[in-house]
Amino acid sequence: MPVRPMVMGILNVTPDSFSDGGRFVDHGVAVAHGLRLVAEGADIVDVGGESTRPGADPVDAATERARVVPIVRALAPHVRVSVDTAKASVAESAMEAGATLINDVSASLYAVAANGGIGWIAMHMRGEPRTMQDRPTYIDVVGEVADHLVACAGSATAAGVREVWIDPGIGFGKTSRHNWQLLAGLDELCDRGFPVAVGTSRKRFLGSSAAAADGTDHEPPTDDRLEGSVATAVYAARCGVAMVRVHDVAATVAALSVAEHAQPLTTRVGIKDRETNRWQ
Ligand code: PMM
Repeated sequence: MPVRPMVMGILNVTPDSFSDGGRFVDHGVAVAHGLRLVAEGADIVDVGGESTRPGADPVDAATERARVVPIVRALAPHVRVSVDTAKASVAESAMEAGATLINDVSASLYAVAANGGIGWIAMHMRGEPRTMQDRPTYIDVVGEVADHLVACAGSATAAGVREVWIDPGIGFGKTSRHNWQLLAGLDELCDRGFPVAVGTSRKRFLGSSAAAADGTDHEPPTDDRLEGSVATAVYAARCGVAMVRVHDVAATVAALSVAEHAQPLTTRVGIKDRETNRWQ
């Protein structure tokens, strides 16, 4: 029986994230939401204190740390906690508060993970959030993203990080077309020797695709993209990814659990074994 991918629940304690910005600024509300994600089946809760939505302005380390650390400390006794940051000092403080995974959208903080003996996710981003959607171009988006991530992951492994993940960074310096190409190329990424994480949840390209699909030209708002989010999570699981990062944990866990029992949907016969990354 195949194992479903791990589900990482998203907890953004920011005033301005694209989907849940401003909802979890209050400490008690944020912790309660984190515990709810755990009750719904999240294997990891990912705590972020700086918005990475396109066009977002950066925040200083002290502000980010003050947002993130108390939440990490409160949740760490109950669930594995990752910290979503691009700053070494924030990652270090979160680690001291109990985080055991750095979700690194800058793919550069592996030394912190190595020093602390914790895990590290290298996510691919072109540029920085403020400017990343200014005409991103690639010749071969799948190959370029995969090569970059594998190089980062190799450096982390050489530095002594034992748990290294790669993530194509859906929406980070990519057009809608690039995002779909990356999803279509997930198999290829899963064949590159590192466990793959992916985050499509509620992202804009799902809204524009829904508008195109139903012909209404109406883009569903961020909190109304459940179907696309779940569909792409199940699809990613079928491609062999080992972790999906989602807002809607209960629906995703339920869908993945059903899909786990289904026959393969593609022409391949069998299931991808997560240990060997091979089709059986
Ligand atoms: N997406 C966002 C933030 N952090 N981390 C990883 N590893 N992968 C992602 O796709 C990713 C991320 C942006 O989404 P959010 O604002 O809803 O957190």
